[in-house]
Amino acid sequence: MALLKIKTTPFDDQKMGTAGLRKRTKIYMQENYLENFIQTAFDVRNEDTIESGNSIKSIVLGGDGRSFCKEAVYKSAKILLANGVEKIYMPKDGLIFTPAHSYYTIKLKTDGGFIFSASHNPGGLGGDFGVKVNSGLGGGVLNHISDEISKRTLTIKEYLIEDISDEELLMDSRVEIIDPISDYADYMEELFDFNSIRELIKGGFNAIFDGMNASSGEYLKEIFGNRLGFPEESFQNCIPMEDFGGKHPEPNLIYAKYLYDFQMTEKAVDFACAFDGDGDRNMVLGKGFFINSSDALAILARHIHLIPAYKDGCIGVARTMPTSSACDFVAKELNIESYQTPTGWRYFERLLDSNKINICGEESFGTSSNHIREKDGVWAVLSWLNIIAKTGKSIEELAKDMWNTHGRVFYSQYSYEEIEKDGANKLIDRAFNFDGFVGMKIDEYKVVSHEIFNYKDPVSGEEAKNQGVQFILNDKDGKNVRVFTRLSGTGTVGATLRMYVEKHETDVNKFNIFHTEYLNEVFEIVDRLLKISEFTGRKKADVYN
Ligand code: VG1
Ligand code: CO
Repeated sequence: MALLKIKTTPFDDQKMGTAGLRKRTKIYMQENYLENFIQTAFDVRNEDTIESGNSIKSIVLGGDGRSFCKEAVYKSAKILLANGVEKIYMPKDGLIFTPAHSYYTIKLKTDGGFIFSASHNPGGLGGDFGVKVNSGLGGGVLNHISDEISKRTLTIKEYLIEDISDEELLMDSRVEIIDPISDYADYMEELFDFNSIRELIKGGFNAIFDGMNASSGEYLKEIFGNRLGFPEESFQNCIPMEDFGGKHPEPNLIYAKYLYDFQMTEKAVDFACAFDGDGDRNMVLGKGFFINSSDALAILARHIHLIPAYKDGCIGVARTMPTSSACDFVAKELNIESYQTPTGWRYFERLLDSNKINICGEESFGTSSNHIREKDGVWAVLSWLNIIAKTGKSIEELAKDMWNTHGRVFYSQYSYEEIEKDGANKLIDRAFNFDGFVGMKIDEYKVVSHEIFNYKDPVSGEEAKNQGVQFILNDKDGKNVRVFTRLSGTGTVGATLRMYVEKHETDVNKFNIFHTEYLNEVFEIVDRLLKISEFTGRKKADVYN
């Protein structure tokens, strides 16, 4: 078998973001672009593993099925084998969703792997491609590793690859073909009470599972259809496509608006849900009812003891700083700790490993638990169904129970996508560094605090500085409005400004107001506070959730 050493030159744009390296698909398809990145990431991770007395021996590979995914899986497998990896676990078609990747890493005790996905970014040849680099713990690598990878991509000179055909690769004794759908479905059956959900269905409960034409479709049909018994008409957009059928597979009020709109009609089902490109995010909707993922996280933490695998309940919860404080109220109620981390799932990993928490989530429709080290859309939906089956309550009733107990945290995340980098940088620079915010008055709102979010991992001690900036404003009734802002680390063109605002309301008569209507005045105040229109040239955000 020929082992080739290929000379290459570095690319200067391989800096990793929130979840791996994301670029336009066509950029990734350039000669040596993927190869450089895989070789560098392997080198850095291998050296780190050697330092701890080992070396990388086994790897899980797969991705969300978007254009270039299968090619990237096969090519990377050949590079990794050439570098001495002894075992590669991969599906034949290269298709695996992110939660299953994490599951295999943990279950098979592998040394981690690569996930070929740009997650919620559109796919196809005109869309985006991405590579997430995961460690043997089952989630994204820590900052010092991704920083080192980014740095070393600037000096790479050659990579190794085995000169074998795809057919030879599949026959190679070092390659083991896996069947993620059935293995993952088995795992879900271990965690949840499937029988109680079957009973729910028998009682006439109906649902829609929307795969957004991405990687989760076949898992949805197997788990919710074949194993649980939801009828065929419950599944839509469940055939994985390379370009997601033109969809932007980001389940939220904009890109899955058609599902929201449907749930507001007479035909609405009891429960509707949609998933992102790599199946780790989920949006759930009740009949005529939307719930944001901050509230979803809080409700799951509140009722998780009803699920067999979590019968001792929530031991601790974590949310990212941009996520609303709804789960903090639940943590107080349960007498447990609520942690706040920077954006990116990897910050939850050490908290999960050390049993400080077992439930965590982000505002971007991602929730999960200690069963793996990634967010998990299918897990979240099974949790909802299990809780609905046990309590006999709808999503809306569960949400209202919580609001009636703790008040409602009105929350919105909105984004200005693909804006000019220059304006975005100026805005962020001012938001971080201008020292005249505190005391500033905008109409009847007054800024009472302005703080940069620096994080120190309570377990590893690793620090992450400048993860965003937070403002607290006092309104005319003396109520606090929390504003958080940062730049996205997953976009591929220009800059994307993320805004997060919340306000705690205890007046039950206001609970039914639609959140963006309730916060409308706040949006305007925040625009003036941060001079958003001025710096970005935009009057309105592209995405409101
Ligand atoms: C976004 C979300 C963040 C999420 C990340 C990866 O990051 O805001 O919550 O962890 O995407 O999700 P950013 O830096 O663009 O705000 V996934 O499902 O795209 O891997
Ligand atoms: Co995702």
